[in-house]
Amino acid sequence: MPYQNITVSTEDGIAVVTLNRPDVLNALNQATMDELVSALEEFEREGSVRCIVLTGAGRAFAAGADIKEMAGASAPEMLAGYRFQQWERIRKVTTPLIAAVNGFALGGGCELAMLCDMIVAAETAQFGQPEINLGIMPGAGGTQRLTRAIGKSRAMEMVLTGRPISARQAEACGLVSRVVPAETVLDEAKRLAKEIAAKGAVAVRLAKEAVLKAFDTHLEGGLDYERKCFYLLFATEDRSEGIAAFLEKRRPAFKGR
Ligand code: DAK
Repeated sequence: MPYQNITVSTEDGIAVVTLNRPDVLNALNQATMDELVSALEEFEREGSVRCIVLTGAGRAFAAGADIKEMAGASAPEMLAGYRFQQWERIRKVTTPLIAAVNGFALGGGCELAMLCDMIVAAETAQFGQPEINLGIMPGAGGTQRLTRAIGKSRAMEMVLTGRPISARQAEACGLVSRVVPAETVLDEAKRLAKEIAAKGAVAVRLAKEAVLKAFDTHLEGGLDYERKCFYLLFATEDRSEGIAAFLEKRRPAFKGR
């Protein structure tokens, strides 16, 4: 499918989706969000992509929602279910998502990175929720996901001052899983994606679901969910293959079933 605002490539079971409006630091207008959602859902439908890397062209991952597009929006328009549904649809993607954050990840850009399952950051990356400077506040999960990721005090400071943090600060407080030289960020994310893509697909899917469950359930419910996923994997061929391969001292050949 031809896209105007993103580019998409696939190789060896991984996909790279690049937000591609570098002139406006990949500001997330509705058209970009629409294309992003349809690309991700197409991968889910098609089934051969096992891990997805999301990145940005130029010097930003994304500098937030498109402020020009938001300028004339009314409160009822901003509340329109459709806008939130796009983010919900990304949240429901079962394939692991890795954000390769190459520069600014601000506002909706930071929220989009946090919606991914892992964040690999360039040394030059910056993360922030500057909405307060526009007289608004985060609206796509920033107050919730940032707080869960880095704790109340740090999240409160970022959200109330709008000041960004560096990649190193983001790493120190657990927002990103690793920081790498800027020129290698995409390669590192792709390497990570390939490593994940080589695992048993059913196990990866259930493990992702179980980790995410930790965000929206109490411990007992989460443990119960984990246990059910764990038992379920004993019904897969990949489980037999993985354990046989270990015992036979060879690499497993997972089939995703
Ligand atoms: N929107 C539109 N254009 C943007 C933009 C943005 N968010 N960020 C940058 N640009 C444009 C600039 O206007 C400029 O365009 P021209 O003037 O050249 O035409 C170009 O990108 C380059 O930017 P700068 O000239 O400003 O570059 P600098 O290096 O000087 O500064 C910067 C980089 C990132 C510090 C600065 O551009 C900046 O502060 N940008 C705005 C960051 C920001 O405030 N982001 C938060 C936006 S509010 C929702 C979901 C999500 C959201 C809302 C609702 N629903 C589900 C309903 C999210 C809201 C937000 O993200």
